[in-house]
Amino acid sequence: MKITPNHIEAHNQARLVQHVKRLDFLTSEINNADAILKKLMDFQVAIPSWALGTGGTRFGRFPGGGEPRDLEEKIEDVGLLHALNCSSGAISLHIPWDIPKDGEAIKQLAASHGLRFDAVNSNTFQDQDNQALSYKFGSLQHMDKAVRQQAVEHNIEVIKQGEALGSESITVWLSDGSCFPGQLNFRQAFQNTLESLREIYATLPKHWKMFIEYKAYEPNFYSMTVGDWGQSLLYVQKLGPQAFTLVDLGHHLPNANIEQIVALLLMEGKLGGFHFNDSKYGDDDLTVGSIRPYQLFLIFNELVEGMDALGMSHATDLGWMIDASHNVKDPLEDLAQSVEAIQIAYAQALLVDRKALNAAQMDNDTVRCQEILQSAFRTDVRGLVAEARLRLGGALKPLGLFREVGVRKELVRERGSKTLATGL
Ligand code: PSV
Ligand code: MN
Repeated sequence: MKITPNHIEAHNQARLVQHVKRLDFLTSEINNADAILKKLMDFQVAIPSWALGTGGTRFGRFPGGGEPRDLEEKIEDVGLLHALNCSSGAISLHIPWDIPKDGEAIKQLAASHGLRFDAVNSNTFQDQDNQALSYKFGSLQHMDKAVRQQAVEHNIEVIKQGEALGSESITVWLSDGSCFPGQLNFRQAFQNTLESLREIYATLPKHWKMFIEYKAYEPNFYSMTVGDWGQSLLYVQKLGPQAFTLVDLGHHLPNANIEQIVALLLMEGKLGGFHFNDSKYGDDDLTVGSIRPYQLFLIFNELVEGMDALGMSHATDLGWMIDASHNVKDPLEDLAQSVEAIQIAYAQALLVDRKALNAAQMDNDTVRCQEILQSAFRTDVRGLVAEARLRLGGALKPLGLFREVGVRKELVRERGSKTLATGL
């Protein structure tokens, strides 16, 4: 299945008049539209290979049909999405859910869709069929040096696989921790984990980054060995300049002030990137922006302010990745919504009148501070996001075109209705 320039052209033509009207109004209201457009056009979000199949819960999984059966088809799916929105030009792989048999061929296939490889993810939270030792009681933290060694070697192998694909970062997420008080000596677990991470870090290519992702709970419910941003920061500070903290929005305890965490990690030069998603209760992995769009905006507000203060490139200096998937939506539609939600929050953050906000902060004018932030948040920037897509050759309404062309129907016809993508 391919989205052709003809599909895009016909779709856009039918919507152009309405789009131009909307855009004209918007650009008359704001004064930095061109600069925002340019930034939006440069901004790409990586798609997780494990979100292209219908997600499940531990109670069941309801595949919708036409799911990618192998890595090639996953790349094809991200290619479809990217053809529609021109903003998801990267894919993040999870090994061994994805095993590139021929790195060069996979790299070429991705390039043919305009895709590059973002962070590769290791997996020591599941046992694989051919694995000698079990991760039931942890991996990099394990009491048994041999288990730690096995997990270290897996991570080193993932880095090698990533290098062959042109990836430049590895994300390490550990499910290590304990389920019951007394099960674990916390200091010992930390030291073991640090020693293991050091062995992995030592093999990083010079231009690579290592992201350490934290999570408050699940699958361990009493303690997690990388349980919050403080613990992640301890590891990355001890590891060295190539190590950074990765923030997955769903990995916090309820009501955590994620935007403040982001601001401080950035200030310390230790923010590596994101796994975007949304949640109501825990690590729900819901579509980005579907539950708390204001929080997402506030995070981008800190990002724009903090990155500008440090002279960082919005487009390339952090890892922008999605980590969302669930069981009721078409995965590609879900991802299209997530990418757009991220772009909207980013565009709104670019609208914030920084000078006025700074002055209001200096005056302790709390009311004005709120007005400034909320006037940016309440601006309907969808016309700008659509214009950025249009200029890049994408569809004015990616979801609309996805349905008009019948992408899923075609994928089911090509692949069958009972296919199952690898992942959780
Ligand atoms: C863990 O919940 C996580 O957020 C990590 O990023 C894993 O790699 C991914 O989800 C697995 O689905
Ligand atoms: Mn994650």
